[in-house]
Order: sequence, then C-alpha cells, then structure tokens
Amino acid sequence: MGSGWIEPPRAAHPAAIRLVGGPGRCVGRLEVLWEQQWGTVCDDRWALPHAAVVCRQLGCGDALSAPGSAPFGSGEGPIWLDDMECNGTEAELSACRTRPWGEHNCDHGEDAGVVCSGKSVGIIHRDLLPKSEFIHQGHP
Ligand SMILES: [Ca+2]
Repeated sequence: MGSGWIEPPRAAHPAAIRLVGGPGRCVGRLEVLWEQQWGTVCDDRWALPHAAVVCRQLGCGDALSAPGSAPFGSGEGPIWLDDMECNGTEAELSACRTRPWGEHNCDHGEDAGVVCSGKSVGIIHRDLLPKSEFIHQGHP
C-alpha cells in the first residue's frame, strides 16, 4: 500500500458506478465497474462532497448523506477505491483523487453508501437521512 496519490486514476474515464442494496437506484452501496468487475468503495475519508459527485453522475439530484460502515450491506468482490478525495464539483467519481485502484486497507464492513435526493422506490432507513420527514414519491 502507500505508493501515494495518482491523478487521474488508472481507470476508463468515466468508470461506471451504481448504487445497490437500497430501495432504488438513487440510494445504496456504491459500486464501481473496473476491469469488468463491480467492486466497492471504502468509507475512509468518505464524505458528502463524494456523494454529491455520485448523485450528479447518476442523475439522482443532490446528496443527502454519505453513510459509511456498509449501511446497505457488505459488497462482494474487490474493494476498488479507498481514501478518495473529491471536492464535490467533479463530473464523475473517477475524476476524484484516490489511492491506486485496488489498493486499500479496508474490508467490506467499511463499504461506502450514498443517499441522493432523487426519487427512489420504497422506504429507506430514516437513520441514514438528515431529515426524518424526507419522503419518497414513486419512480424516478
Ligand atoms: Ca484507507
């Protein structure tokens, strides 16, 4: 570990992302596609500006929270990204600074989650939201 920052990351630009394990496509565990394999992102340094980039890339509106510790369940397969640094204005997640892809000191108990304001189907856990009155209103 610890070969330092690289910029831009060694990934196809932009790398595909998705949110899984949540009630809809705009809430869930963040997964990134690299080398034909979906992997997760570690919650080290994970924060709202990072989630803002994810929500923007997915067309899911604003970021409401950036929960860590695998709030939408632990992923499987590789942990692709760790110690990410986004300023919140990047057009896509793969434009953020990060350790080299695949290099991390995490386990899947640290998988990062994202909650976007975009409409999702179903109920989400209110502990993950900044406001308990947040309401989902049907399909995106
Ligand atoms: Ca780390």
